[in-house]
Amino acid sequence: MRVIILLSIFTILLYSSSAQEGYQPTPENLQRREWYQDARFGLYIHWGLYSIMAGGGDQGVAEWIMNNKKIPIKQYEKLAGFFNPTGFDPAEWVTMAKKAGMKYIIITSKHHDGFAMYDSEVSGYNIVDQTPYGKDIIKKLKDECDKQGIMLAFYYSQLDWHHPDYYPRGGTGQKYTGRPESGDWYKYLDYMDAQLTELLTNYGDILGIWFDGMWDNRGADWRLGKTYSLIHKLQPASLISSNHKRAPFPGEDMQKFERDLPGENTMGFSKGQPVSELPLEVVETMNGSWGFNINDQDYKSPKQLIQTMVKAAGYGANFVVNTGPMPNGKIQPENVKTLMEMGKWMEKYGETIYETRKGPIGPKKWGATTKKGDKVFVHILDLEDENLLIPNLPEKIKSIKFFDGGDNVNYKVSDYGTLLNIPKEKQNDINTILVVELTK
Ligand code: FHN
Repeated sequence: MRVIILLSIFTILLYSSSAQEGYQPTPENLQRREWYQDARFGLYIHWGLYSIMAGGGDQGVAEWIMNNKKIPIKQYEKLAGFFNPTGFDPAEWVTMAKKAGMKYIIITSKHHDGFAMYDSEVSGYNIVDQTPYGKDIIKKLKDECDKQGIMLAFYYSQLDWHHPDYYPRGGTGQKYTGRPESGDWYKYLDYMDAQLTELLTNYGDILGIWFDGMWDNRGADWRLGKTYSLIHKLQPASLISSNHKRAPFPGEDMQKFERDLPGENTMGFSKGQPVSELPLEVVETMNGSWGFNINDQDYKSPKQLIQTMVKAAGYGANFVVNTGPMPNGKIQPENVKTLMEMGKWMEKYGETIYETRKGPIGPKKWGATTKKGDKVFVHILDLEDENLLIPNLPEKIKSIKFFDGGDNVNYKVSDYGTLLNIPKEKQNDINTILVVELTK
């Protein structure tokens, strides 16, 4: 037990000592953090060669198919020859995201399979050089994002099942890949930095780099200090996040939570992950898969997703919903439908989410609170009867009104809390929102 604790401490020290020590975010970066928190709602896109395999019939596999089905590099590479998403229309994607009420998009520039979805000069293993499609979809998407005024961030997998120098290997991408059991780890990191340089110099202003995959090789020297300084030098405003599932390391500008609210661990990904003071983000799938999976019909309802978003906002976290485009470049109709429902909700109630920060009462079983200026929004997601006792607010209440219709809410402040009366006919199936005005 002691040895395990010591090893974990050593690993954390190893990581953090090689991160960007003494990092002081620039004014542009701090401004971007505010913009990012105001945005509150984004779209994740997991798209790559794996979409052709459509999950191979297994639940939850999708972008992991190469590893889970032990497909050697030589065979997997053949997928590139079939990748021809003639139905890809960036305008359609961006319009969809905007209609959903989303303010930014994150797309996989390279996932664990190592395939660059953009025109990479430092690797021939990319969409332009290897596929019949032959075009840089990241460039097309970025141009459209700029046109429609939505920000774009790049997901970048540090883990690589294709690059020969990703050695020593971590927990995945083992012998089945057919790579020689040797390699130069630092050469791999140089390659990664070179790809990041491409991404941060060839595509204009980028919201940030969303890293993922360090967890594969926890003992390795990831040379984070060098990589993070490079990114902050190339684009000081760009935000860095990493899905390493630990407390943020120096140089990171935000913290990510995968398929769980901050501080929770129902999925088993966030064990012991502390919640930091940095901007937070919760990322969630619409079914159980990130990449396109034809056999995963376990869709979350718009209500479920909206309620999770509301709770996330109650923690002061952004909410990002994922879609895995199909191999033809279209978004699954089921996903479009859900996003449009979310968009309708955001159009009506977005004021209680966008530009808010976490409210004075942390999320509870019944719901959450958000705050903007002198207003506190009480979001009631789960109420069995007609009365709800909430902890007293830190300031004096001027008025409490129903967001829908604007009628006054009957309430009583006592030593035990504030009792709210919410008649059944005033309750909303997804979220009954109350607007509390506080006296200055
Ligand atoms: O392995 C990846 C997975 O494919 C997906 O990209 C998610 C997104 O947060 N992150 C990793 C698992 O933690």
